[in-house]
Amino acid sequence: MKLWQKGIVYQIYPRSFKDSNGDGIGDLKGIISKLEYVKDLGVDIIWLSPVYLSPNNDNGYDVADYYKINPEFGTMDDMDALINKADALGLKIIMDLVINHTSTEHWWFKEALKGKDNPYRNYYHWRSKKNNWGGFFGGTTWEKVGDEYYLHLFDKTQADLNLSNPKVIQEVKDIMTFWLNKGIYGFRCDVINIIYKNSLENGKRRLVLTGLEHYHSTKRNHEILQELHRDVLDNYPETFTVGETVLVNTEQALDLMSPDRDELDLVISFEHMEVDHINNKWFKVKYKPKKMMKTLTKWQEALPWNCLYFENHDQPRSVSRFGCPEKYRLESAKMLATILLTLRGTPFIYQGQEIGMTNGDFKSLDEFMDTETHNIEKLGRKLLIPRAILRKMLFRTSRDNARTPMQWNATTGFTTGTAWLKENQNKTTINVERSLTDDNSILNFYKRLIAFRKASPVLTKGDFRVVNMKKDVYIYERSFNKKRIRIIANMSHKERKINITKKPVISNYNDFNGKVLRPYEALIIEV
Ligand code: ISL
Ligand code: CA
Repeated sequence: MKLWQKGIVYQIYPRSFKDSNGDGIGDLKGIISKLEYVKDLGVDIIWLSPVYLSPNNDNGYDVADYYKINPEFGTMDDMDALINKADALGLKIIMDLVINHTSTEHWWFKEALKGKDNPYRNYYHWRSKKNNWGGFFGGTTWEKVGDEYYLHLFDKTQADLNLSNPKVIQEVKDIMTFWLNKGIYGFRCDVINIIYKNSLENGKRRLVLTGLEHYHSTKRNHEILQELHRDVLDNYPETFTVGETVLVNTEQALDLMSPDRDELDLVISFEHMEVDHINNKWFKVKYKPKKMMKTLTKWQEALPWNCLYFENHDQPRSVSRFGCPEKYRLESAKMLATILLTLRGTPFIYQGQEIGMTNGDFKSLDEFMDTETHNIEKLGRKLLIPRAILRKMLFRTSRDNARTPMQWNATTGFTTGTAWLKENQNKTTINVERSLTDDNSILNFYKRLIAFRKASPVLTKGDFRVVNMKKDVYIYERSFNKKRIRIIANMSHKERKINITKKPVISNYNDFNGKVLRPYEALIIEV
């Protein structure tokens, strides 16, 4: 087994993790000061969201220089210190590799603006006319400068790179080499299955993302990944690449991670994050655990290895989404943790998830900082969506729900100044300091689960088999070398009858009741 298969990944969103100098923005020194905490969780690999120089229109996913550190976060010396300390603690670091686009502040783009003959012009996609493509953040994908438009699938300050230009591919190789030589373990590759555009023709009209068929999972996209592997990654003894692959289905995922193709080690799929998506009944959303179970099962059965996650910096908090933060926060967060850490694959934990952080308590749309949230707001107004409905939808879905500052203690744990994004008021009760001393906390439950998983060949290596998915109760088994572990998770607040005689090795209730599964009760049983 590879390290990235045995290990647990913890995602740090630097802006919101820990501020060391009181300016309200998380930074590298802050991360360094909390590395022992991360290590103590039982984590092996840190995924660091972008720390590169950036104007922060998309919090670092708009890179202005791949070789420089965002001064708000610190210096290259701080970055070296972080890599060194992580190494001393036995923690690996993977960095975000954002190569679909750069910030329009990147000097390549500034050069490109100088004229059509500039050698950097062809680093981007230019056309004299717009096409009908729709962007990921809503609206058009073309912005005019002079008499030409450039392509941007995301915000207009994120210009898409032209990966049919071999010079751009060479730049990517150089960037990867630079960071691997610094001692990082690999990359989380941003939107990596849409980087190559076959053509810039009009697309078939779709509700969202018109034009997708011209750039999603193209053949050349696969070849580029193989080339990066052959020319860069293969020069290092052990690396790990996990691709964020939007709108990926199981066949495409299998292609991307097939061992004989050497493209990516692991893919981040989205289908289970869509189970509570808006339906056509006017933004009515109902989360049905059944859909979640079915989707998780489908991916468990289809892929040899999954990227297991319920949260990241783009998704609202899982306990607010799939649990019950008001009445059963502890139980439901622990139930989700149980599933996350017992399925087959590599578990990814997003900062704050381990203490059961909830969605932000935003009161007004002005409190949001996220560019996607604001773009959707504008689009919603244009489409004349009633204001109350739009507000409700954005409060529930905004990416800022996951980006509120990490709740280290009841007061100034994240910053001594004013945080860049509104801190959640419930930090007075939901915080790391309190969780550490409370044996019954979500944090201590995560630690127990992680330790248990790591010591269990059945959970790390074993096969997956679904047993039952009736009435919001997910029952599955993992097995290895004739040993079996059964997981029983009640994914709803309703009590369910059951008949179990064997006591669980881990459960989220302190007493054992073999006759009823209580709200969100989860059991791990060695059978
Ligand atoms: O966040 C989303 C839904 O709310 C997605 O549409 C998201 O934009 C998509 O998953 C791509 O995400 C990645 O690339 C974006 C960046 O804004 C995200 O933070 C990043 O994870 C552009 O770089
Ligand atoms: Ca700071």
